[in-house]
Amino acid sequence: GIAEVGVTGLAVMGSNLARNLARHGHRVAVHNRTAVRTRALVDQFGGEGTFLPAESPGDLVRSLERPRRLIVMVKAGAATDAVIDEFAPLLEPGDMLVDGGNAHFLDTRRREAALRARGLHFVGTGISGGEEGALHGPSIMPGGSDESYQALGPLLEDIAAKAPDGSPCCAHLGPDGAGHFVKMVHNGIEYADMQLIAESYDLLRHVAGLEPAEIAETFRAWNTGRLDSYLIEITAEVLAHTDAATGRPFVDVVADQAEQKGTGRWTVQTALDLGVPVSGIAEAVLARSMSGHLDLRAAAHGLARRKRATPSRQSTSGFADQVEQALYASKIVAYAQGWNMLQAGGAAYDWNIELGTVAAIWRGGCIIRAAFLDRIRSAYERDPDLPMLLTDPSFAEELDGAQDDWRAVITEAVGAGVPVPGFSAALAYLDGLRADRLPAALIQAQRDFFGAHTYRRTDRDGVFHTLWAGDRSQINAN
Ligand code: NBP
Repeated sequence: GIAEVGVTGLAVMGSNLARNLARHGHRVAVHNRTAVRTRALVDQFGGEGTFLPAESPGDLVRSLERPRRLIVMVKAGAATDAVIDEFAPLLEPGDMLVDGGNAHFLDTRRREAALRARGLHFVGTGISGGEEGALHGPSIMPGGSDESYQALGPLLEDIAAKAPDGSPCCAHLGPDGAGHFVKMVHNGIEYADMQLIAESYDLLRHVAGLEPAEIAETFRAWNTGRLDSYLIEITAEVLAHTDAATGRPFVDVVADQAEQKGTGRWTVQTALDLGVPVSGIAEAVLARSMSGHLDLRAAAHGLARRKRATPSRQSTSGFADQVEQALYASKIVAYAQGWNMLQAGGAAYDWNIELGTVAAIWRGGCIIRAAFLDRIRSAYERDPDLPMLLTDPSFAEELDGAQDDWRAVITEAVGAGVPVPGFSAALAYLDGLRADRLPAALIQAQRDFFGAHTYRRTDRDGVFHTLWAGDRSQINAN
């Protein structure tokens, strides 16, 4: 074998990843179930580097240097299992199968264990950045064994995006499913961030009364400050775009139903299992889900109608500044929740995920890339044992500075009947965390009343139950 690496699955992601490898001077063997795709890739882009087309799985495996490095870029799910079943018998101990698809981390754990039993390395790898990222440098999140990373790391780091300081946006995150878990949380955070940006737009449009083109300018301005990020940048582009057919703002001709492919839902399902309250991500998933319920939305149309005051434009710039504060503060909370989830998942599965490293490799290539992530990286660099991001002194100070505007914006939204589930959930989370006393005391008492679920007391140790149906005396329930 003379190829350094192979790629099987040459739809858009696989083709672009293979081209990225070839453009970096690596000899890439390429294969696809349907051979026309392989030929098309080599015909169109063969000049970009050294491609070795393979007709069959056997050809592909024979063309690879040992230990073999084979990247699988097929549709996540049954196709991945089919490809594993096809290739595993052809591979030898020490060979590596890299799954770059959007697999669920529990599937990755299952596949890794099965292939480890056969002496093969199965490396579940999150890849973010869409087609452009795959071609020009994605953020790469590999799991799998330490040994596999020694062989794969240099190759993957070579084709990964580079952060502003030049370091590669790729790092080994932990064994088995760690990479796909981190990719899942990335997508969950992406959902939350997009929801918060969308709420900001809605407020500027329907409370401040600005037009999309004006809001695009506001986002452009924000993009030069602490909110500087890919998502803010593309939001400005979208809002400035005019629909060619109608001459109307593009955002007004797009059907207002946000779809989802499932990674946000996986994040929330997993968070519930881990007991991590990722309310920002959950609200974002639920808001997309609600947008798709056209039947319910039609039925609710006109319910509890608000008589909206005509938006006043005099105070618009002041309001935009307040929305920027609310957006930034909510973003800190949503990201902090995501990092809590990384921490909890890392502990539950013994992955030892380095929390600062995750921020470092999301600085480039991926959809949530932003200057902000470097701040998260530094927070964990200053204190690797930070209990949570919110307690980092610089974030805590910013939250404190933002909170008056944040509350004012939510109050304004509630008064105007503009839904801000992301902003409100973020603020409620913070208010809950920092409360001296929570009404959880009442809930625990209710639980004791109807189910004898017992309670602990604030003034002494022990577990107690009150005889609610009897004389209401308290007994020890240890
Ligand atoms: P698709 O997800 O559309 O998958 C198409 C590829 O899967 C084709 O090469 C197809 O071969 C192959 N395939 C299928 Br379907 N069933 C197969 C089977 N039973 N055996 C062998 N090959 C099979 O491609 P994509 O959009 O390029 O995405 C690839 C992976 O990357 C997915 O897991 C996706 O979730 C992930 N991903 C995508 C993005 C993105 O922005 N699109 C970003 C990050 C990750 P054929 O040509 O013979 O039908």
